Amino acid sequence: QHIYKELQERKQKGQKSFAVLIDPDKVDPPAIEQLVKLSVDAGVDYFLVGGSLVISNQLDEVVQQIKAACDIPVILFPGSPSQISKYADGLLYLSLISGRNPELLIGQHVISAPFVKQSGLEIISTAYMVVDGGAPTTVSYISNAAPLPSDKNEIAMCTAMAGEMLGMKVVYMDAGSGAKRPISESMIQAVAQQIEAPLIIGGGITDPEKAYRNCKAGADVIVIGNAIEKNATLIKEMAAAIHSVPVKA
Ligand code: 1GP
Repeated sequence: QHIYKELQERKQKGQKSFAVLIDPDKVDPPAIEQLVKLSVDAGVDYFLVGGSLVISNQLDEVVQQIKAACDIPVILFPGSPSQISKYADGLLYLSLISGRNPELLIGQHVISAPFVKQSGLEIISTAYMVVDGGAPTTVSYISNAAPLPSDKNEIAMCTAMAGEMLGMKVVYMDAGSGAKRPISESMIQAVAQQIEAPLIIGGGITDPEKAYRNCKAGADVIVIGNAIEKNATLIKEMAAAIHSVPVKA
């Protein structure tokens, strides 16, 4: 039960974090072994495990394999309440506050509450905001909720503020996996200036310079999935860029 505390401490120090997103549908044991090795060598801070669609039934196995191989915390990033594994360390407990689909705001939470509580995982209440990534992404389609317009910084800012005031512990702005257009630095900055909560940014980030600029704009955690699926050796460059952001004096 220490992930949130660490996120807060890192934010206070201005230390940026790198989270590698693993979609359990897209990996096999040798691929996980390679990802873990590259991540340990590069100093990756977190693994997020999940996806909008988890078709295979291997979540437990994937999480167990990662946990057996390293000490990097594993945080679930579930696309649905069934994507829970007690072998992980924590769970981003997402409420899709950019959308107006009551099921993803509260409905599914009610149904899965006893199961989630019983898991014993660290539950990290997350203000989840899907931002338009230029073309429909899986998350924007599956969620059946309009994403936040990518050029409406004020809406993003007000949404994040509302989430924080409702008691959500972290804010996650996501352009969706494989987004054509990642979230703009100006939107990240507008949101970061208004909230105290750690700010997680992901979706469509493919180059280390963009990751670096996002951190400078106020992101605390950068999540990368797709680009690493295509080229796992990018982990090293991404980690170096994110960790090169100067910490506060
Ligand atoms: C998706 O934010 C994550 O939910 C990561 O996106 O796969 O495009 O890196 P990518």
